[in-house]
Amino acid sequence: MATNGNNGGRAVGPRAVALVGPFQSGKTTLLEAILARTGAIARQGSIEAGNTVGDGSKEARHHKMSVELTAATTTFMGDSYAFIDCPGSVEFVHDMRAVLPVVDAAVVVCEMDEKKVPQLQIILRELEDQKIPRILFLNKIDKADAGVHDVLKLLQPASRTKLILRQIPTFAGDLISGFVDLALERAFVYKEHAASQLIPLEGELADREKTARFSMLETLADHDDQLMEQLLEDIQPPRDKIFDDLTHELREGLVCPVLMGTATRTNGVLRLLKALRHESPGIAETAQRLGVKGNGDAVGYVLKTLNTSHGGRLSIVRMLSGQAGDGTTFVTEDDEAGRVAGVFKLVGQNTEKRGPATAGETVAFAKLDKAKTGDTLTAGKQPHAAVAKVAPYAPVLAIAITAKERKDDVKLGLALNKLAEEDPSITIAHNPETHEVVLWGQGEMHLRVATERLADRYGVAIERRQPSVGYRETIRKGVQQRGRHKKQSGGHGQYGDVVLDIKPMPRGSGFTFEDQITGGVVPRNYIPSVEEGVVDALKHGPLGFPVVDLHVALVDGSYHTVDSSDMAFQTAGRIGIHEGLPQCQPVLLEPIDQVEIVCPNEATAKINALLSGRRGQILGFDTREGWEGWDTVRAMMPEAEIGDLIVEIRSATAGAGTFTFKFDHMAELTGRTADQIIAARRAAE
Ligand SMILES: Nc1nc2c(ncn2[C@@H]2O[C@H](COP(=O)(O)OP(=O)(O)OP(=O)(O)O)[C@@H](O)[C@H]2O)c(=O)[nH]1
Ligand SMILES: [Mg+2]
Repeated sequence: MATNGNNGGRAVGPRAVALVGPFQSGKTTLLEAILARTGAIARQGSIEAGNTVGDGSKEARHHKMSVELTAATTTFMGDSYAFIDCPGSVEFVHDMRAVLPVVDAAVVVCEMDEKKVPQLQIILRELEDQKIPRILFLNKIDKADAGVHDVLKLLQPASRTKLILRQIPTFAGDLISGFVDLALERAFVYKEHAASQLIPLEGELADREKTARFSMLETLADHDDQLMEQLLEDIQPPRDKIFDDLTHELREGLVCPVLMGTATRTNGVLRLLKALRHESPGIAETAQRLGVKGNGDAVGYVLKTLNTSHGGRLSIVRMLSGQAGDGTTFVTEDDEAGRVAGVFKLVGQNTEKRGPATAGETVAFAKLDKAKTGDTLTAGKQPHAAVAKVAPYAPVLAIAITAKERKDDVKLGLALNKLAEEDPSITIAHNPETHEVVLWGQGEMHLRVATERLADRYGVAIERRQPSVGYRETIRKGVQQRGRHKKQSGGHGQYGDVVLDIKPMPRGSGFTFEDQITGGVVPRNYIPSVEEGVVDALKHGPLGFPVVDLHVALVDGSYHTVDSSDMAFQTAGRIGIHEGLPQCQPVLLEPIDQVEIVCPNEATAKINALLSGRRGQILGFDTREGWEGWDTVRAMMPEAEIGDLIVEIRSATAGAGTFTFKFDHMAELTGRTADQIIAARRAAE
């Protein structure tokens, strides 16, 4: 049996547990309930009152949703626990994904809501893939009705491992009044903000209990032949055996137990805590899963980096082995991380100075100036291999930003770097052509919160715009054009004269220049200058965009022994292009990307319509490999139409769908859309 040793089967040492689950399912409220139940806080706050430990930042309070993780430690029955409350919104999912590898278990908070099942499925897959033991907590059962009896039917499709119902609800009229614990075979009625009260298990309830218990045991017996035999022979298995199986099968990821409750009333919280206490693995198992070599060195993992408003850096770290405290110098896999100056216990934004941290504990270290979210830290010189590398999802939405005031430009650059260090799912790109700073993120709210932080925390007010689309232009026919530059204004004159043969080239060939001068009509040494002038003129074609896919040959020209110069020939080359291109039937080119959308299949028709409505060309759709109930749709889409595509995809899929894209080719664009783009460009100049 995989129960670890000598603590009555319980794991040893401080635990770390992630609270995860679909958007708005009640994770932050559950954290609050846990902290109140375990005495870490005096009174349970609420999201509505804006006084919860979680979501303590201005941005989270303002939006009434989690926009980053909250870590809080507490003690339950003598053991220390760190709970990491993760945002449910897919836009902030990196905060969850980067944490999961190093927690002992996850509590997946969910609801009886069909619409949220795909999101639940996404989260469970992440946990399944990372082999994190998980318990479902069916929250908000104060709002549930008799449909709750079908909870497994509703939720099972979201999980690849068998769900195992650990409790069944009891009713008073239409409302849920309590529950029966199927392992203990005891019935309880809920009390608001107090421990549930034991009641006799009898009558119709006892019958329901028997049936539900049997199906729980059957599921357990899938992985336990002895239990299977006992069930077949109608032998009552000993309670200890059942608990051992529950523990073992949870830790091995063979089953996913389902508990229930109402976070706002602290109902079901004690049962959840007890399940974690007895059944979840601890730091020894987690360190083993991560391949941490316990050779005495302190090893930790950075769950999150925070740059506080007064400039200091806090790294939330779970210690995986050894001990670290004030003065400990850490290295990461490829750099120094810094020297710890302050160890803090965290209860949300509330920090309290404390002593060194040991294996299993989750604390905040101050002043690890180079540590980033996701780093593995080692005390000493020999870095431990990275225990986890969680690559953020590619960004899906961008805005172009500028500091409102010119003088804040440098400050903006620094602040953006800090934002990206805290949250690797943000990326910053500089567009050298348009001089735009483009902020890429995971969705509208993600970018909005990023800009709010720039203002609130770093004091940089910004302006935001749609980023420019990388339009180009090309030509449809060729021309031969003379470019002549002649000036005789006193003193030294200027003279350059060239004849350019301009020809369209196939799509994607870019630009080529050819020297066809014979007989030295343009001296050798001026030819590179002609090319420079041509290249410069091509940056801005007759429609206002860079010109591509053409060949320019220098075929003829003349020079003046005194007045010719590099400058003069550059200018001549430029003039040749400026005068030649308008005669070549210039045409706009727009970038076309290949996009791949994944969505629950009930939304596939909507997605197809959405793509067609945005000038998309659907290439085909298929079932999503390995994802039951999902489709993959592939299409070619103009980059201009991709802009806020993610917003529409999410709204068509209750937040579950997403997409990836990559540049494919440039395509000619004519007609009204092209005219509008060209007119807008002229107006902007
Ligand atoms: N009726 C009822 N409402 C609840 C319960 N738990 C949470 N809520 C409400 O659900 C809403 C969302 O609660 P949160 O705790 O912020 O949910 P969350 O999962 O942390 O949300 P995100 O982090 O933004 O995904 C709030 O209005 C809560 O008051 C519950 O057990 N019953
Ligand atoms: Mg929350």
